[in-house]
Amino acid sequence: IKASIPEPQRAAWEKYAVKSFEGQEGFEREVVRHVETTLARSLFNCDEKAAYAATSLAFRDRLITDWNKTQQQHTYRDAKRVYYLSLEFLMGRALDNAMLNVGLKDTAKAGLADLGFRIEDIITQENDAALGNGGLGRLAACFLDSLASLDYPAWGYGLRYRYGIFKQEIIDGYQVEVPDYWLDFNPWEFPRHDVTVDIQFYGNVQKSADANGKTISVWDGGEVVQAVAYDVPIPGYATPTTNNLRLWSSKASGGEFDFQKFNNGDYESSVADQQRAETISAVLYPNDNLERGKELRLKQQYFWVAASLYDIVRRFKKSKRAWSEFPEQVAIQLNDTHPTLAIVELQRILIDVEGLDWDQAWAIVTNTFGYTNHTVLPEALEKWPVSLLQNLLPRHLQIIFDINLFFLQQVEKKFPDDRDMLRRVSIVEESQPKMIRMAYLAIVGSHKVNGVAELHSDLIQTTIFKDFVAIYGPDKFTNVTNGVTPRRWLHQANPRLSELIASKCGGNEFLTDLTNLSKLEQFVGDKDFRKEWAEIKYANKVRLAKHIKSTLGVTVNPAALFDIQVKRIHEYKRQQMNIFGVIHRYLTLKKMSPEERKKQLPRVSIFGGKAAPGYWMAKQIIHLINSVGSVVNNDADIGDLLKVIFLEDYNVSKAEIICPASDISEHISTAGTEASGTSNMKFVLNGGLIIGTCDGANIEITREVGENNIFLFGNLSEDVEDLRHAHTYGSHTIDSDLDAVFKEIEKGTFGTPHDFGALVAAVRQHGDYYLVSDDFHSYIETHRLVDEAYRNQDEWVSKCITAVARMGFFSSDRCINEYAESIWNVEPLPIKE
Ligand code: TH1
Repeated sequence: IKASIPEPQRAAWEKYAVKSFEGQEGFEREVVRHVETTLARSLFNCDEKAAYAATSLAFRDRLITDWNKTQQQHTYRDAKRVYYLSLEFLMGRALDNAMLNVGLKDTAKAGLADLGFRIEDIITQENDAALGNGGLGRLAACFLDSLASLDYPAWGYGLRYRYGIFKQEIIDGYQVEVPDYWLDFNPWEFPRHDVTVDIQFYGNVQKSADANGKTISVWDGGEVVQAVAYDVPIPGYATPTTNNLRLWSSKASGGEFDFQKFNNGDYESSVADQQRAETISAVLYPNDNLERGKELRLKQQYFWVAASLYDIVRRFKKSKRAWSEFPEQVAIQLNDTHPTLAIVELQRILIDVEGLDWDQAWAIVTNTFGYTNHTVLPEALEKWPVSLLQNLLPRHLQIIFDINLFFLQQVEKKFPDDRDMLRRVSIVEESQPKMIRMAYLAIVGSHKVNGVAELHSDLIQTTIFKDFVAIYGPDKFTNVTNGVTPRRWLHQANPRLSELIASKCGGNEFLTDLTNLSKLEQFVGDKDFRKEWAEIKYANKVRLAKHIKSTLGVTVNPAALFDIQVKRIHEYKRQQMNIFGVIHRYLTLKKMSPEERKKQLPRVSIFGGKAAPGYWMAKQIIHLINSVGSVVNNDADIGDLLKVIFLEDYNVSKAEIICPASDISEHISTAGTEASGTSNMKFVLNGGLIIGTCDGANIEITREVGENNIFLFGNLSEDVEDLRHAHTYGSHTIDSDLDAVFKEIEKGTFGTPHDFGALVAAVRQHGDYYLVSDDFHSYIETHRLVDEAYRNQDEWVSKCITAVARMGFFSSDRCINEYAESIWNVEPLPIKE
């Protein structure tokens, strides 16, 4: 690397190379320097925002040195890289993470104290980077953390949304969306104004002949938008490896505005062009598990995918290798079907631009891509109208038709005379209007397809992708169960528990090899240890109680059982069942005599989560939760026995306070609907138990922690179809306890009954698609068991410790190692000093 600097200047460059600060003194010096120079603020006018800015800049400088070194070595050593393509990266805050990863949080804490600040107040100044909806986006963020921490050469590619997921306010019990303008000060990104790609849309395809008389397709005309790269350093934990997350921002091509138009006096339209271009990366689509088929969304997808592939191909070409070596240098993982156009784009580059023949190109493409499916919900499976693609990406549509043609020919050879098979698996759905099925395209264009938990991977192979297993054989399909990073979700979110664990497990090694947690199990019988454990849980509940008091003004008792459900609001996740259960609990308490009531266990039912702005039923659920809360929380008969809380604006940084504070958390989706879930893992890792259905990763959590340390209930996924059928075609009787809940709602106890009519009707009249009534009895019964178990605190704490000790499997490090070995074929490349 050094050889790139000419000999006479080398010594000077080496002599003046930036050295990272060391120790408290060095840190303070950097903070003060940034306040005075970078921020141009007087030292006597430094508020918490400025202190946050200066602290971040000091740590940022540290990251940059390692980042440069990492990127140089990865390039120089020419290793295979992983590219993780995701439309969502739910990163949360970066400063705390950076301080912990470089091992200098204590130094910073002391330094900030010396300068007159509390580190917690500084950390909380940062806006969350909230470029995602929920689990899918947070998984991508955990993966980046693990890739860097395990020294894999890897880049993430995404969009730099000007507005991330909206901020949620609750007004009169209803959700109100407020734009999340998070970029006013973001020290963690580096604009690369020299790294740009022109992206083409619309236009026409012409056939013409090349110099050798071979027919080629030329795509021209249409409009061009420029992609500008913004880079975000991704530090690994306790390693110099610092990977890159490249986010693309859209901009009018050829500068601010079109000077030709401008000079012709068409000022308005030249500005309009600029705004149209900037619209592409303006806002994250706020739907989780739902695809609405909007043209702008398709434009986002192509814009991001085309810029990323141009970048990847440009980097590969610098190595001067033969095209056939592309899959040995490049692994691209598709996070759901959102980046599926990358398959088509790479094929287009190889045949139209680089002049490879179809088969050679297609072998390269299929050996490069892997596809992860995250959902079986029909409303979330992407399909794009052929007409939309024809207009926006005419050449890509031709290539999709050809991919489909060759694929169907292959199918026909294997299954001669099976016309229905061809119809079923065709990438082009012969509907009115015709649609392109993106999941099928992703399967055909990849060498591996994986689900995100065992049940989910089995389900995709036996239901939605069954025919493809018959066509390709079972080896193309695999499972990689999700995981979460223990750095953020244990060490950062729950520092006291992390410290206690370290003291029993022989230091911090569990943070890089989570299976070390198993050493905890030998201390389950240790009374002092259990006491310390319980004290930490209590302190975490006090921290959440304070947050509730300061944000909602409601006092909750930290000694009560904290029962938490935080995740996107969705009918399949069944927050409605939870709130119906809470109403049942309220009615039961109301019926009791005061003496009997005194014997009951106090409980705080905590909800949090955003509803997609267009998802009316989800918004009704939020309204019901808040309405029940305002009745129950003000009922003198009830007092501390039951409180119902809806936490506003659930996001990553709030999850860091919430997860450590649960006694029990709810993961109660209709069996077969939640692909994995990842908050289930975070809650157990933080010493809370869970109540859950046999769905997604809950099943593997049960396998690991043991049936005695989890509360499972409800119907199994294999029974769901029959039950739904019976609701529609048989007689459908509602559970009697649930019926009593509905009657109470209809009496007006929680406000105008009409407001909640749709929630009741979904169960009573519209076939109860999510099986709320079928599961209600066992749900209530299982909550009774939870109360009973909680009364025996000694045993409860033992269960929690045992469960944590057995959670080693759910680290995203394990998960990334599985991807590396079974899908990407890449190895770690530790950075040399
Ligand atoms: C989620 C799944 O619902 C969840 O079960 C899983 O743990 C998580 O992905 C990570 O694997 C999904 N989020 C989305 C978001 C969109 C489309 C599909 C899914 S699936 C926009």
